[in-house]
Amino acid sequence: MNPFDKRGGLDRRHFLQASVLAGLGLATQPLQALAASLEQQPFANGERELIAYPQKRPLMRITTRPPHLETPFEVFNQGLLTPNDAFFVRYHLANIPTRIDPGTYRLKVFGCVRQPLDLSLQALKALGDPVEVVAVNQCSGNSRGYFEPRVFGAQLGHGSMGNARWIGMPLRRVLEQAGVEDNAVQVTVRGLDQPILPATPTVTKALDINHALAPEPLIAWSMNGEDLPFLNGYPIRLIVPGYYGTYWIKHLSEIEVIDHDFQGFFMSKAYRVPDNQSLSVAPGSELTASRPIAVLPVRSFVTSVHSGQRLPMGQLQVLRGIAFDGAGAGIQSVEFSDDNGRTWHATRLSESLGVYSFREWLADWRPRQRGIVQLLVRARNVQGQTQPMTPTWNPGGYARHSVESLQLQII
Ligand SMILES: Nc1nc2c(c(=O)[nH]1)N[C@H]1C(S)=C(S)[C@@H](COP(=O)(O)O)O[C@H]1N2
Ligand SMILES: [Mo]
Repeated sequence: MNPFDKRGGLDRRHFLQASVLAGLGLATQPLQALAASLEQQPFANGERELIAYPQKRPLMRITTRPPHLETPFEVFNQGLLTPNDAFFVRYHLANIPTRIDPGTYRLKVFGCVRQPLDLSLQALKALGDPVEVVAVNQCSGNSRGYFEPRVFGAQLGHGSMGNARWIGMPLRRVLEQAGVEDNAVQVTVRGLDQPILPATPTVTKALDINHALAPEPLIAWSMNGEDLPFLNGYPIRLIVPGYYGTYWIKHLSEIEVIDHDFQGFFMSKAYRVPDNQSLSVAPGSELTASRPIAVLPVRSFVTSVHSGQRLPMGQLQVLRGIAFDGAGAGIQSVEFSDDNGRTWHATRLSESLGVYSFREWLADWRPRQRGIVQLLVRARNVQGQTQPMTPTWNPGGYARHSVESLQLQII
């Protein structure tokens, strides 16, 4: 079954079969095969059905309309680049495009510019030399399900992140082509998806003009050597290395240069974090001073073993995992602890794929006593930033980055 037409759009009939019908529990014969099984997240109400959408292997369904899918965690142990068909999917608005013709696609650039642009994909690609970067796309709400006390919003595990090799045109090259005027303050971006109700705000995000003119943000058309999967923003999306996924606008269609700070919902109301270094407030308290979420703090995970796993005493294990951050200088070191943080042991870092990429770490470990062992992992970046031991918390359920622990049973 090929659910895609030759021009890269989703075939609506197959799209409906794979998503909406499955979501309503009206599975027909082929769909029973798609809804492969269930995954259990280690927090309340954590059962997730695995559902295959077009171009995607079975992923954990958070919502159906719009599609919101998480990557099963074991994928992060299978390689440093997250395969396109396993990459998570997040949308806010249910009216998403289901068919896109790359031949007539246009990217509009307007506002405080000398020359507004109406670029075809071909014209975009011809503006200059494409740039390649490996970068982590992490949702602000990744790991929200672990928040205690619980908070509103999708109860996500650790699977709303992914690492890919992106190729695209620097946003600044496009802005230079348009000629940014002196009064420019911010650049807003939005894509083709639309709200169902007119009163619902569109997903519009803003970057400060200096950031928009920095080398990092790219208008990407290639992900791990292929066209972007439809649900990850085909045919072009913004990628903002080091920044949370909320800025990585999919199906990018409009870039507006503005002479003021943008006040739209997704900047001034949603996606705001405590205005402090830890992005955290006392659990259960309210946000007072806040700012838009931005750079990824340091995070690290063990990927080679999972909570609840049994391991034999005395047998050598090669522990493996990932670490990353968005500060732009890279990961310096990763340590693990098998005694709840009293002592820490160094790990070996594998070759770097770039400062915005997942970094692999490896360590030899021999469990020395029977019973329950808490395995902790902690990373430090080149700027000396590390991960707090106590869980970070804020009312939006954003930016969890404290040390994660795994419970193993040594037998
Ligand atoms: N057009 C559009 N782009 C969007 C969004 C959206 O709702 N619409 N959501 C953003 C959010 S919150 C995240 S986390 C990332 C997720 O990227 P992915 O779906 O490719 O994994 O897309 C971002 N880009
Ligand atoms: Mo997100």
